[in-house]
Amino acid sequence: MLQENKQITVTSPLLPDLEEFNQLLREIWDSKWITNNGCFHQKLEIALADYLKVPYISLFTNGTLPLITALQALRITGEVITTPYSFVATTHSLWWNGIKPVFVDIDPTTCNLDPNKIEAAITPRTTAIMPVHCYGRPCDTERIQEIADQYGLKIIYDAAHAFGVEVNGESLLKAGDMSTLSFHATKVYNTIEGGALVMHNEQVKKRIDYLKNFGFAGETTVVAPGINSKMDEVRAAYGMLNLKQVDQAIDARHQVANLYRERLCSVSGVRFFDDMPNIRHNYSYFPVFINAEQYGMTRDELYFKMKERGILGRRYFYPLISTFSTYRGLESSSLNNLPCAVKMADSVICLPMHHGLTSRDVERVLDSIIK
Ligand code: T4K
Repeated sequence: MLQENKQITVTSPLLPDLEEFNQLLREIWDSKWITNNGCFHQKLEIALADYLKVPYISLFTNGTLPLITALQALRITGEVITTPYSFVATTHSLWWNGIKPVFVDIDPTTCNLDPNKIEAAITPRTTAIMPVHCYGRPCDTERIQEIADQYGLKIIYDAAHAFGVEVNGESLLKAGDMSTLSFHATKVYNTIEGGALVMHNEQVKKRIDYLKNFGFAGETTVVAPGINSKMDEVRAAYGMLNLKQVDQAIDARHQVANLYRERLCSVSGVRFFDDMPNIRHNYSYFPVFINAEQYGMTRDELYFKMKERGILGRRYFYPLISTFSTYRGLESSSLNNLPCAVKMADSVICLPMHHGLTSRDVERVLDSIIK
């Protein structure tokens, strides 16, 4: 395909060097130990805890099961306050635990749960808050913690987008009671499919490790109705290799973000986020928000125009989770309750953002918006 006709996708996976991966596969083949807390699984947990600057981490087979498992581990029941502006997995994890999601509106400057609106949604059945660090941009963790402390609620952060994000040099993943990560192919750091739970102490890690292995605490003892969400050795080995190059990938993403910002700042009707002070961002997504009146075209018109030119941005997160059939009957799903989320979902396009974009690719993306 001609370079100029090549499709530019919203993301592209960071892949380890194939030769190096083959060497690790050879080791796995020789050992004949391919899953169940193998050598690479153990190594990757240590390496990730170190890289992410967190005390304890437990690997999972994707980013959805840690959400479901964290809710089980903390025995969350009743109602949980959450955001409608996320990937469906966030809310589905509540549903799979028989918990009623209560949607609260977002703050338009961050796209994250608006802390000022949380208290009004708390009822005697509320047991926890499940915020999302959307696009890897940190929630107001201090304010959310204050509210949780005052009302005796737990906090589970869906940090699927927040790999490596730091606030004042500290891992964002330390906030709340637990944080979950996704290592899906489309994420900044991937293990093909994969994920993790980050916790603060050894006892909790032990319990999570039981829960992700059917509840087994030893050969013949089952302490809980656990599930199987263990990461296998092949993906753990792949993850070890990708960890070596993730910083370089984040730097490359940063450069793409800078190029986008340089040109888009003069385009009327296109809003984007700047970096936040004292944050190490991971540039996992580059959302832009289209004001149709000022820009002269609706978000969808632009989205399809870009598509015709081979620029495959994505409307993450449209439609809102609260509009899906399972959730639309909930009282909190009323559009009047979620004006900012509705506005953001109706105006967003995530531009292509990954480590492999060339300056020519970026130019083509920008031309499709500007020209
Ligand atoms: N919480 C949040 C906040 C999340 O965003 C997610 C997942 C989760 C929880 C759950 O984590 P996981 O259980 O998934 O680990 C994608 C991902 O499947 C999903 O992981 C992600 N969020 C969500 C935001 O996006 P799709 O349906 O948009 O992906 P897809 O297949 O259309 O891929 C998008 C583009 O990426 C393609 O056009 C090209 C590129 N791509 C994709 C894949 C899979 C590749 O180049 N190679 C690939 O192998 O959902």
